[in-house]
This record gives sequence, C-alpha cells and structure tokens, in this order.
Amino acid sequence: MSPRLPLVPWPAAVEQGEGRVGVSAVHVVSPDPLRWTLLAAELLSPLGVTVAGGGDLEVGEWTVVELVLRDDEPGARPEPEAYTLEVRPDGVTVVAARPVGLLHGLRTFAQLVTRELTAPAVVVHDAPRYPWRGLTLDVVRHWFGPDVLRRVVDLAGAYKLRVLHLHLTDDQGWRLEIPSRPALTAVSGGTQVGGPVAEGTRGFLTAEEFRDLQEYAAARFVEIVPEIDLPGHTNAACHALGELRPDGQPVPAYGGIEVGFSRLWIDNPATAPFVRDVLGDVAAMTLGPHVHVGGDEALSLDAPEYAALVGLALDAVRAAGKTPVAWQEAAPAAGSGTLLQFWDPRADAAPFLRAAAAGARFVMSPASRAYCDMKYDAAHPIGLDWMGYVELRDAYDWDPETAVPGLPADAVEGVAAALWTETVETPDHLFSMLLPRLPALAEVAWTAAGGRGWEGFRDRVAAHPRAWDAQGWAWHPTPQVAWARP
Ligand code: TNX
Repeated sequence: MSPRLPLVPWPAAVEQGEGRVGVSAVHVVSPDPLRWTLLAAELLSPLGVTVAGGGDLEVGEWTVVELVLRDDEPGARPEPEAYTLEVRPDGVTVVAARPVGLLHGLRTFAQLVTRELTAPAVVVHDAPRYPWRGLTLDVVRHWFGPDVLRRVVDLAGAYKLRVLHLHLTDDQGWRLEIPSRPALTAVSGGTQVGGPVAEGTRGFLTAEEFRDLQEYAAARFVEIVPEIDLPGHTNAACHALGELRPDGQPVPAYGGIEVGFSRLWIDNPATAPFVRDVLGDVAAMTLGPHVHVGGDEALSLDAPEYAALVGLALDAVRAAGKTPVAWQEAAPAAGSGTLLQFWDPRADAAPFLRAAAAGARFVMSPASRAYCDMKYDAAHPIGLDWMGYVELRDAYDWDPETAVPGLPADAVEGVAAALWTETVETPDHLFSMLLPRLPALAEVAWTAAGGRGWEGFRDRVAAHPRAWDAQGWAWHPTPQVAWARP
C-alpha cells in the first residue's frame, strides 16, 4: 500500500516507482485523437496542464500520454472496466481492453498531478468491486437544469461512477417532457418546493435536452437512469391530469415537503394507459438499459393494490425492452431481472431475502450511510435529519455486503449515493452536500473491503479540494479531515 498517493477510489494494486515526470504540457497519443484529447483536456486543463493531441508528435517539452486499447492482451483481466496506468519519468501509458478503462486510467492519472505539475512514477492495476456505482439525484423538490446536471456528470465521472439516476417526478413537479401526455410538464413542469421554479428557467427537460444530457454522460461512460415515481409521489401528475383521480378533478399543486399522501388507483380506467404510455415513452427516450419506476412510500395504498400498480409499472418497462429498477418497497413484486434500491435500514429484511431468492439484485443506498441529504452534523445549515447525521466517516465506514442482514453477497449489484433536494436550493448547496461524501461512497463501491480503510481515505481525500476548487465545485470542510492548505 502507498497511502501517500492521493487516489480516491483506492485502486486494486499500486506499485510506487522511482522518480517523477513533468506534466506541464502533455501530448495525448490515442486511437481516436479528437475524442481523447478533449476528454484529457477536460480532466487536466483545470489543474494547469496544457493538453495537445493528434497530428505529428511534437518533441521537446511535451510529455507523451499514450492510451492503448488492447482487448486481446494475453492474461488481460476479464473485468470490463479494468485498466493499467504506468507513470514513468519518460512518459505515461494507459492500457485497457475497453474505452471506459482508458478513461478510468486518465482519471487516476489526473489525481496524481501535483500543484508543481509533476506526477510520481507508479504502476496501477485496477478494476472495480461493483458494476453499479451511482448517484441518485432529486431534481424535483428543487429544479437543477442541464448545465448543472452536466457538472454533476463530471463530478460523478471523476470518482469513476457509472450511473446518474435522476428522480424526475414527485409531488412537487414533473421534470421530463412526455410526448403522449404533454400536460404533465405543461402544467407541472414549473413548480417546486416553496412555489414556482426560478424565473427564466423552464423547470423540466425537453425530450431533446434529455437526449443531449444522456449523450454528454455516455461520452464519459455515465448512464442516465430516469425515474418516474409511481404509485405514490404522484401529486404533480394528478395536478396535471385530473383523469387520474377518482373524481376526475385535478388536485392543487403541492409545494411542501411531506411524503406519502398522493397515489394512483388501480380500478380507475385512466391509470393503466397512463402507466403504460408514460413508461413506454420514457423507455423509448432512454439510451441506457435501465428505467426506474420508484415505488417508495406509497403509504395510502393497501398491499394488494400497491403490488398490482407496481407490477403494472415493472411489466411496462420490461415490455419496452428495459430492465426495471425500483425502491425496496417493491420487493414483493420483484423477481429475476429486477434491481431493487435499498434505502431504509429500519425496514424488515425478510421481503428482501425473498426477492433475492427469486433473483432480484440490490443497489445499496442505506440512508444512514449513503443519503447525502442528511446533515453532516447538528450545526449543518442544509439538510434533513430523520435518519440522524451522516458525517464523512459514516458515509465511508460500512460494507455493502452486510447492509441488509442475511442477504447473499452475490445479490449486491452495487452502491448509490442519494441526494434529495427538499432543502438543497442552489448548485453550491448541491455540491457541498456531495463533497466530500460522494468520493467516500465511490470508494465503498469501487474498492474491495480489505483494500481500504478510514485513516487512509481521510488522508488521501485531504488533497482533493485543489481539484474541486479548480472545477468550481463547492465542498464542506468537515473537521474529520486535516485538509491540505489551499
Ligand atoms: C425518503 S428515500 C424518500 C424521499 C425523500 C427522502 C428525504 C425514498 C425512496 N423516499 O421521498 O426525499 O426520504 O430524505
């Protein structure tokens, strides 16, 4: 172990070498120079590195960063995201079987660049523990538009996350244009907690903006997973479409932060066409393989009606050719090919064990660890505290395999941080709730339990604010870390 290198998440294997390389100007040599030079510049220019690529190799001051795709390497790791990064006094090489591995290698390299624009000689062999490494972001309670969402993709990517799950519908608003039900955004697109969204903002993603955002994310190997939350959390839908109500009358808009009061009705003839059309439209607009159907906190439904409505949603997603994801409450309706997102550790585990036995897999977001909307401590001005406080060490010091007692380890698909935005009103609020907890959760998801530890993480993350400041990402200086001087 080389605890001095400020790498987060900590790699599978690190061998420190002799000497350093100067990286004030690098020339990227790669299979697709335009694409890789731009990606390298995005990571390295904010640190002060000059990045060039393509054309004839320049001599002199330029350090070569060579990216090599080698899918036939004998003895290559079978893991699809694996990479090898070699930093030598005479240059830098990343080798990977797939493009995502090349980008991971570049991201690791970027974390080695010092203020003096050098990097230490090192060989890193790396691959993640879990494939699902995600962030769940609520853009309903407070609206964050495409520009902020692209910055969130950059942050997620910097810590090698693969999934940005957007919570797009809730009681307070509807944030994605739906071709078959334009009233959803026409009526409920501009409301949020406390009233209307900021003047001059639309309050939702058009189909085109959603596509552009997914393409931006996909170019950085991040999948956008849209969530349409059913059958609870549906006040905005029932505000836009009175037909969803038993009396056919639309409900008023809702700007508070209570949960559990809104719902759909299985015996209303408008319900099934609504669920099928909306999820069919969303699936058709989604580039990635997953669609999240919510299913949480439907507190005013009895179990049979809840199961029928969730079953309808899961079937609609499957019929549209996607893999459904749902919150843990959907466990009784979930089987093989369904992903369940665990969030409330107070719940009885028995339904989760049955769902796992039926073939469901789990994304771990226990609120006591992964909820970045909990306050860091009692004095923190932003956040909720219904699950207590989540200090940095709480976010770090846990194992996804034991999050649900009795769940088989091989039922764990991965880990997702979550940021609900009832009290998160500005981009600075948003980033400072994620930093530094998101890097902690990214390491939980990436690094094997035996390969990491709190003291090491605490010391490594201390050097990261230089990159956060360079990107303009606000962060919370928790006293649990001796932050490097600015
Ligand atoms: C629970 S977590 C919710 C959200 C709230 C969050 C606040 C989950 C699946 N549902 O509706 O925003 O708590 O922490």
